[in-house]
Amino acid sequence: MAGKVISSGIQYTTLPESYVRPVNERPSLSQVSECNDVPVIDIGGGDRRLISRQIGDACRNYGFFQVVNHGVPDELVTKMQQVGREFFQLPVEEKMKLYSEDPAKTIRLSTSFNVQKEQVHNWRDYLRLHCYPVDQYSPEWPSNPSYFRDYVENYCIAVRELGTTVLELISESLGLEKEQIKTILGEQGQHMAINHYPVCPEPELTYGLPGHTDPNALTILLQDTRVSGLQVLKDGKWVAVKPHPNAFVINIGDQLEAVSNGEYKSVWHRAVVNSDQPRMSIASFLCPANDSVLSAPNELIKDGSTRVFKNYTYAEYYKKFWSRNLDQEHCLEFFKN
Ligand SMILES: O=C(O)CCC(=O)C(=O)O
Repeated sequence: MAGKVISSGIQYTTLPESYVRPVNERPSLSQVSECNDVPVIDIGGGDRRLISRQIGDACRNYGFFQVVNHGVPDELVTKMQQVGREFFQLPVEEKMKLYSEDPAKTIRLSTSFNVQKEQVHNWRDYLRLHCYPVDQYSPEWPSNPSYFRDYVENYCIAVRELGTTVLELISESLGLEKEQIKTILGEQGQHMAINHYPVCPEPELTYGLPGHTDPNALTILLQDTRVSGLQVLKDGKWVAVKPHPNAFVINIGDQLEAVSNGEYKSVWHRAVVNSDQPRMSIASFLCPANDSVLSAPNELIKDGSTRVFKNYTYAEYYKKFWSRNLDQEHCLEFFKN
């Protein structure tokens, strides 16, 4: 059982066969350049119209951006990173008490992406938690380290506020009312993935996570400031996103692409691994209510344009997403008109 995760204490000197990608699917790390102009947007005050314009430009041209002055206190971020690292340093027997391959579970330690569906595995272990309402879910979170629940609760509450602010700014950037997108998304769920990428013996042959878009509405990603690994697809090329101190990376997910009638694209991104140091990233996902209907508002169906996507519920989308492997056709394709 312990051999299911890669953070089991085993020191690998070669990459196990089941992680090796075919030659034409490898990350070609030497060909990836650093993206020096990732938008960094100060959302901590100032001219709101200017901020929402900057966000709109970033959503149209990149599908992702970084925010600073975001209102999540440094202390909460530091504690979240500390407790995430400490969790993955626990003895493997302790961690394995939480192991599951069932995506429907509201708390689980797992590995790779979707082990039951995929053919080649990814060099990642992750702890996935449902986080909203926090009082409902935190009693099932790990109690080791002892302060896990306390630190993670406070972080989740602060990150949710940040996500709400960003969604309001995105709504305004599309020329909609501040609340309009939030209303379509309904009472949003919140999930978290604490991603742990152990040192990898042959990083050229595999991924931490292969290229994918996120199935939810908005992702708020806390990068490891010490180790890079996030890459995004920009103008058809993979570029590396250098971690920016005190920033969160915001990714547009599939549901914002649908609700914006395709005006904002959900961003393709991937995580690569390295042979020097382990890496951790912490992704918070804002997910539409299960029964919300992801339909673009009439204001966005401009003269002559048509509805790009069918009306569907988030529950339908999420089921489809997890029934597949990340390498297959983009899940939004199944919901196009
Ligand atoms: O580790 C990263 O930087 C990316 C993580 C990610 O894409 C995810 O958790 O969906």
